[in-house]
Amino acid sequence: MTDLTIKRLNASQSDFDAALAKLLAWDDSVDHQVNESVRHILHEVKTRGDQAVLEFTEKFDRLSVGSVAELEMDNARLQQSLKAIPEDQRVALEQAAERVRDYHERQNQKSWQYEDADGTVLGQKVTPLDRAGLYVPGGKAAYPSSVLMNAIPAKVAGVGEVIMVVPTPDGVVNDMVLAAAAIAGVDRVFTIGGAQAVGALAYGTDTIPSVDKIVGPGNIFVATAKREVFGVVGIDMIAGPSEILVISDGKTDPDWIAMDLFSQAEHDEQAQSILISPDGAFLDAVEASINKLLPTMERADIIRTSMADRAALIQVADLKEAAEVSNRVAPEHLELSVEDPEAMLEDIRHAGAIFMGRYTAEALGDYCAGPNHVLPTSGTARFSSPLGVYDFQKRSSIIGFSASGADRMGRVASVLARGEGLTAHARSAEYRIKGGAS
Ligand code: HSO
Ligand code: ZN
Repeated sequence: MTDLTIKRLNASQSDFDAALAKLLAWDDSVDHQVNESVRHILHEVKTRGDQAVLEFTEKFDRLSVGSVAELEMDNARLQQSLKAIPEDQRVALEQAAERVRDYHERQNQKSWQYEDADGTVLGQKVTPLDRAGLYVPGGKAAYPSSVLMNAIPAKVAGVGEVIMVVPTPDGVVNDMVLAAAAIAGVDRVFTIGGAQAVGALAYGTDTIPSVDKIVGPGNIFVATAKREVFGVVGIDMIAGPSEILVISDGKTDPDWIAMDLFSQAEHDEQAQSILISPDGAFLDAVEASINKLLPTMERADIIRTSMADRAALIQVADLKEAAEVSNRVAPEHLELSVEDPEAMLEDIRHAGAIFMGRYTAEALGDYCAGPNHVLPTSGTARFSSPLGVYDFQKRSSIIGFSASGADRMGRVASVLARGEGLTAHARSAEYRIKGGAS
């Protein structure tokens, strides 16, 4: 195998802005055919319900059953999965779940109210969603850890019912995924997938209840279907390929850094891994480690393609400049592999998750640190946040005027309403003003 040469950029080069923009661009175009076929599937599920779900499941997953009820996994089957997986896997899932739960419990929002001097009460009431749908991909892309990361915040938020869908092509069930569902407290599981599962969750069928929000990753059909049903239900983010950006002071073992870059590159061919350092010799050392370690990797092909296309080693003048470049990338995962990560934190403005110091491998965050691994990708960390309890709760405003409050603010409302030419609004407020109104 020929050595892999990783793209080199230098923040001082005159065309750095353009080179960085080119590095970050990726092909997210959805072809027309996918759109058409997803629309067709959604329409069929919406109008023909269970029957359409059965037909598409037979067509795409080669699974033929008499009714959608047969596609539901009962609780006994979920419990059985806990015994079907190796003991160490079950224990690790439980340990991870406990830490994820503990972290997310701290995100729980509280309702609040306050009272004006005149007795007017204002506040915010927090309510969990009644039902959430969790999409879990089938086959190779099925990550039990993602079941924990999506289902636990929903349960912590107090969601009434969490309904999971997971395709089982040819009837092949992933016991570790089911075990994760059992541990996370998922309420119901249907073995369906694709756009038809998204449609069933969004519109409901006789057997599958409609949900209020659909979360979880999926292939292009699932992502397109989620975009399409948005508005009928809520959705989480539409995730792009996984990304890691490491800032190093050049003093961490280059093998560690190479493996951290691999850890995201192995997710898929479009994943992105970037290393930024002021130390040029260190960039060379990491490149050497990459080439030394690559042949030892099970997913070497994926890593090679991903790194050849989308990886980069970026040299900067100092760590300050490293932080500036990182903010422009707004990476999903940012490792601060430096002596004093706390000191750098102040300069970091945009990142999904920040991993502090040489010992904090991003992989731990993927599984068991506690924070969520569903994070904003493709620069969306500029304006969005990790998945959390907040995504499964909503807020209602509380407004309660006392008689004197209605008098005082009624006058203000009346003036504004008349200014807008809305007489009913004005009179509705004026009726409650002391002395009344016409
Ligand atoms: N790094 C992925 C999550 C994951 N990693 C699941 C391993 N399993 C999300 O960015
Ligand atoms: Zn990962």
